[in-house]
Amino acid sequence: MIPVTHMHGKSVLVLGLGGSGLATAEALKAGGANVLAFDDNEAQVARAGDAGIDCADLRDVDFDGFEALVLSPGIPLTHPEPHWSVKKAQAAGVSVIGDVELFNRERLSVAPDCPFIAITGTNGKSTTTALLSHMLSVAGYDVQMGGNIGRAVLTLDPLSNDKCYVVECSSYQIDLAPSLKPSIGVHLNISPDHIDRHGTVEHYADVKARLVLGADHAVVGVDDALSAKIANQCDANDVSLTRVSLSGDASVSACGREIFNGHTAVANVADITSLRGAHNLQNAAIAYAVCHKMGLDDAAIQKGLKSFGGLPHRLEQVAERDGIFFVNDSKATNADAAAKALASFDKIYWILGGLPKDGGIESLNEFFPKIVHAFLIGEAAEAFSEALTGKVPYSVSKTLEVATRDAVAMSTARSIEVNETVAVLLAPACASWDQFSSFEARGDAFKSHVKLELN
Ligand code: UMA
Repeated sequence: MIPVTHMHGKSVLVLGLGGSGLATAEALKAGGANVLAFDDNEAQVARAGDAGIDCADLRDVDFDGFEALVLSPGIPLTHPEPHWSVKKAQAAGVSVIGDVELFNRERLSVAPDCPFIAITGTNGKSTTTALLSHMLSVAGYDVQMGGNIGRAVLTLDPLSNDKCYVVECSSYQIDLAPSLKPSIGVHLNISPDHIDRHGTVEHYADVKARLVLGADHAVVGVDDALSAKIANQCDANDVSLTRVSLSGDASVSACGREIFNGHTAVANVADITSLRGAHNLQNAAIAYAVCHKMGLDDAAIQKGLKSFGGLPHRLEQVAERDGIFFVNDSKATNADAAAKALASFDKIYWILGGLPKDGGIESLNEFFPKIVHAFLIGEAAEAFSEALTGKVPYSVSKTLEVATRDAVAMSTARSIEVNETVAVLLAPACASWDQFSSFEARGDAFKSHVKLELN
């Protein structure tokens, strides 16, 4: 745990006692703050009480005299409208911040020289966070990885200058971190997401931009217009910057499966199964740029890339049988993410469906010629069958178990051409909650069905 000592003796409100909120309350208390916390879920309040945290319904508390309200990232700051607690804090002149802001301030006060790499972007931020952490660990750093990737940042080991903190930041967390100042800020890309929480894609981009604008050095992927604009903002604000591009001239670029520093080929991701696909090439090129800035030589960088095992549920190779890959991309909960998976193979037995999202799968039309057969599951089956009719052969499998059984049987019965990559791919383009508790549970189920069918 990282005790938050810069709040010593101050009174601090904490709202939301989930994974990050309870850790925040404990870290503040350990640092000597007077903490008053609440959660609308009684069980979370009881859990915090057991951990020795004072709790009270913040609706009944006078906010005057409190130093800050620390909000969980899931609680709206601005959209669709500010949460009642935010309005109450603003009326009382109490600042509203999040756990990443506390981490940031504590680092500046306790260990300002330790590397703090903060990573954001719409897609690929968890993979890039895990990849960078792995590469830096392989190079000998004592890496502490946390943030949006799942481990609350204040649960990491105490700050010291001999550690290196690699922190994934969602737009929600950046919004709650007004003085965010990483030593290296990383921005990958932007596509419309979380508009319910940010109003417009432009506001969403402005929030993301703050992570790199505050950094000592910025690494920015410039392959979409909004991200290119963020890079230009870095230039305009004299932020030291590495531009990274897969499609144009940039300090770090990529072509085929090779990464270039200027015009020199410096790393290669061909044959690294955990880094399949164009999106992973961007993640790898960005990771190269960061590690290069950290002073790693090209051999150390290549070693780190090569030994990366990938993240579970993100293009995770579950098995390979006679040239057919069985791939779990359960994290592909929307069409945009599924597109990246579909782009990674030549012939696909595609398992999709679940709880549908706005926009459906119309945007995936360009990949339909690659689909040998689609297997539809969950609530989306009916809507998706309409989108596929006349374009792609499909079955309504209803459950993941049936879909996997049929996809394994169909794929293994056919011969495959040399030089083509064939996959049985779970890339649902849907949330999981109609049939599973989470995308992780859905991915785990797929893995066990595949293993069972192949045995
Ligand atoms: N709550 C209230 N009142 C409200 C709303 C919520 O009391 O009006 C309480 C809930 O009862 C709950 C808590 O607030 O107990 C929820 O907190 P939270 O949703 O912020 O979740 P945490 O468990 O603290 O997890 C957060 C991140 N969650 C979100 O941003 C929604 C996790 O990212 C992150 O891994 C974790 O902190 C550690 O840093 C998850 C996520 O979905 C993975 N992120 C989004 C994404 O990746 O798209 C942004």
